[in-house]
Amino acid sequence: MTADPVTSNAAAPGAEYAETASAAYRAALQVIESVEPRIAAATRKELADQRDSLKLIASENYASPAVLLTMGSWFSDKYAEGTIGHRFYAGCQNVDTVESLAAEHARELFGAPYAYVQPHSGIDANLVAFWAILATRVEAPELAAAGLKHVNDLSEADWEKLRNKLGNQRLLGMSLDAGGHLTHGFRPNISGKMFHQRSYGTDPNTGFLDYDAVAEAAREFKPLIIVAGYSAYPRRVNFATMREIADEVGATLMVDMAHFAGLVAGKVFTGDEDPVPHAHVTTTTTHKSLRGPRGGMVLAQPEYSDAVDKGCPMVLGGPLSHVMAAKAVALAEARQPAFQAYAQRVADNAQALADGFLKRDAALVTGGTDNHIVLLDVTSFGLTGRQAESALLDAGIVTNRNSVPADPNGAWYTSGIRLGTPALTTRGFGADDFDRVAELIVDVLSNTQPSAAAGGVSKAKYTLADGTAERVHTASAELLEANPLYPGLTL
Ligand code: DSN
Repeated sequence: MTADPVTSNAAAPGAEYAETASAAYRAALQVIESVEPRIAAATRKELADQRDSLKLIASENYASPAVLLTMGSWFSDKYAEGTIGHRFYAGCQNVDTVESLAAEHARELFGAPYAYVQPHSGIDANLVAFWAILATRVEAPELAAAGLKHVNDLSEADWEKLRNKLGNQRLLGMSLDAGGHLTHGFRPNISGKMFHQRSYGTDPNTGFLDYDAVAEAAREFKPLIIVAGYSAYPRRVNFATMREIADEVGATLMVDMAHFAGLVAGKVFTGDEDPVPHAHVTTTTTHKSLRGPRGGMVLAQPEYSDAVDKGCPMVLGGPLSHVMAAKAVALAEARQPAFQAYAQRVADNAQALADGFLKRDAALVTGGTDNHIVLLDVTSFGLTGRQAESALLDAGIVTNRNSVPADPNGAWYTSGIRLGTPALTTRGFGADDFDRVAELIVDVLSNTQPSAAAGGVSKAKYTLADGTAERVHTASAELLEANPLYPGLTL
């Protein structure tokens, strides 16, 4: 299938300045080559590998050359701890310009009263949000009751009391096997060590979020914070309902929209499905469906904005000013009408991918999708997620294994494969292409057999029928060539 020139590559910025970007990259690689040629070679190889693979990792994308080029600048050399106009270092006037512009684009794009663009990643953004909520809801009232303005004014004993109180709060988030994220209070992550955590899951029959069960858990557990948001749930969330639940129990609603920020920015999720007006604090990464540089961001309602603004020094060190500059460029791109066309196409393509599986009798968690994620239950092929992930990689299809609700194979082997459409949509893939992708995946999985193991079958080893990998590689290459990554960009 060939790409539709109007709605596909037109939505992936870069083609219009490909010649200039090619010259810039050639010059940059020549300079790098003169210092450490192996890094120049690895950089060239990374582009070649990305161009040649069918990337279906739901959290990845391809940033535009403008975004990528912005990161390679002297802003990398500047310390700028503090906030716009209030830095701990002199000479930050240009960083102030960059951070102000990135925050302004973010506020305008998402309709948020306040935006903080310093977080280096999604986990940093979530930590800033958690501590801004703790500072506002726990620390500030204690200081006010003591008639004090600053934690440094507390006695050693009162400080110890406050530290204990800060470390004794409750958080309710989505369970990992229902699609939640490790940073939402799970023990291997610092959030699990900070909070008493309880999870809400999904309806065992439908796989959909059960709002009555969430409300019941909130009433019983009485959390300080309810986190909504996911990294592997293939459905939309009603954030107005989540806010009602939070209000009923006096909790702060924090939404982590890292996965679907592009669908919010592109106005696919509006009204009750747009988290920004409903959440007290919204966090995101900037590099997934939003298609910006690798980084994080926090949006906040006014009651939390002062505390979020203290993300540095509360949680963060010196901001990555070169990345903040790239965030400004990416957010400017996302404010263009072409981004809305892109976001709609991401959702339409996920639907086409899901339909492609369903018509070939493959089982999907929740029976489909209405966002950018498709969660394939590979037990219908007699495989674990780990076997399916490896067999697909053998055939040149890059995915990741993922738990399904109440996963019989646990969090390591898993029973699912998570697929996402943002990256291939940026390349120009359309609905017919995604139907073909479903066909290729089903071809690989139908031709994969678990290996025998003592007392049954292995959860890791498998055999792929002869000729399958070659057949699928050839078919993928046709799709990839018809939808080139960075068309016109030559090194
Ligand atoms: N690594 C991201 C993902 O794949 O969803 C989230 O941390």
